Amino acid sequence: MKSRAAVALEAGKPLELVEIDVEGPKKGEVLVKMAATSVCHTDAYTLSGADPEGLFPSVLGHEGAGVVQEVGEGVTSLKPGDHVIPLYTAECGKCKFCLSGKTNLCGSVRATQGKGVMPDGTSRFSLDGKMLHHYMGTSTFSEYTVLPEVSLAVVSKEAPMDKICLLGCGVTTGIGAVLNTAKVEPGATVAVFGLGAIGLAVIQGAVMAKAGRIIAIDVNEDKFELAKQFGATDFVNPKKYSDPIQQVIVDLTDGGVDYSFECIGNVNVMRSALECCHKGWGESIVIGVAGAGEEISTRPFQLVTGRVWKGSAFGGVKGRSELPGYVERYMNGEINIDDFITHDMPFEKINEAFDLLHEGKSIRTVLHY
Ligand code: NAD
Ligand code: AHE
Ligand code: ZN
Repeated sequence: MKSRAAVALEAGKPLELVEIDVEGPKKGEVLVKMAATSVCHTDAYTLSGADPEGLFPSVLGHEGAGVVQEVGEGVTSLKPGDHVIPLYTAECGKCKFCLSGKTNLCGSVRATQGKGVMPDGTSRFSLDGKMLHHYMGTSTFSEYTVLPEVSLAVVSKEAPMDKICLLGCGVTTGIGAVLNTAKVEPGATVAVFGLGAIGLAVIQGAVMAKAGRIIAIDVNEDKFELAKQFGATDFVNPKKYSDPIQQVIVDLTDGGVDYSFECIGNVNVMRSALECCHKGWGESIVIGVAGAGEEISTRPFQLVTGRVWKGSAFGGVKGRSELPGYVERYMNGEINIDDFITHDMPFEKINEAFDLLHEGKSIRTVLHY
């Protein structure tokens, strides 16, 4: 079938709005008609060419919601008409990872996902007869997309898809990093580096966890207003200080924070986020994604003296079993999604959504198909 799509033909170039060919679902696969998608910084990162797993030409996009159109042979857990959120972190429930009880990472489709193909090693997308790669197992920048069954969470039909699409990455990642990865406790002091959708969702999670003090840090002070609305208590622009930002935070907090979150993808800030943690117990969670070849460093003494460095993927959330609950919590007012959506546009304006993100003018732009 034909499908409207925004194709990443090469790194560093705007997406091309074209009509691509989409093959129907094969064994264990599902065809989904996307209703809405948004743009996460990770899409921009991959399009920039900085992603070691980035492949071109490809159909990017991983934050979306849609409706199942057709299921392939052997698919039993979904049916046409089901409302779904694509998952870049699958959940098969059977692999070593899923059975470990220790992680939300799933091994079932991750290897082929990283190679831009379906689990059978082939692509369902082409343009003028030339194969296009899938992306993160989701490719939400095509109106019709094909995913493995294990990469879809079935959610309530009552929920507005142009809102819950944000649960496909940004909102879930930030909240989950606080509640699942860090397990922030009531009264804790938290520092959040980077106030895009991920950082704001961390602030929302910290409020849910009843953190005592939430320090919001960004070089773009325009982000402070929304951070305050989400519940941040202190606001710091590192550019305004001559001391390293970790020293500024340590001085502000009588020795350092209990938890810090890096929500930028900057390895220097990752170091600062670790080193602003309190001696003996402070934990720093890396959420930001750094470019190919980048590495983190610190003095091992920082760890010897009790600081902990951790990472978080999709907030430690198991998508198929837990995302329906996140949707319910949005529907009953426990999770705020609406305030992340600073812009709404037709899908065809997707390159404007990338521009707004790069310019620091948007949190999330929702694109409607
Ligand atoms: P965003 O671009 O909307 O937000 C980043 C924020 O960081 C901006 O407000 C920017 O002004 C701020 N910033 C940039 N440099 C800074 C600095 N030196 N000091 C302080 N603030 C600075 O991005 P986003 O969509 O919120 O994504 C944030 C990061 O999280 C990206 O790296 C993205 O790839 C990553 N991410 C990771 C996961 C995961 O599961 N681990 C999920 C989603 C996104
Ligand atoms: N491909 C990159 C890493 C990208 C990455 O870290 N992705 C995050 C999700 S970002 C969503 O916006 C993640 O969860 N990773 C876990 C996984 O299995 O991909 C690289 O460096 O190779
Ligand atoms: Zn994302």
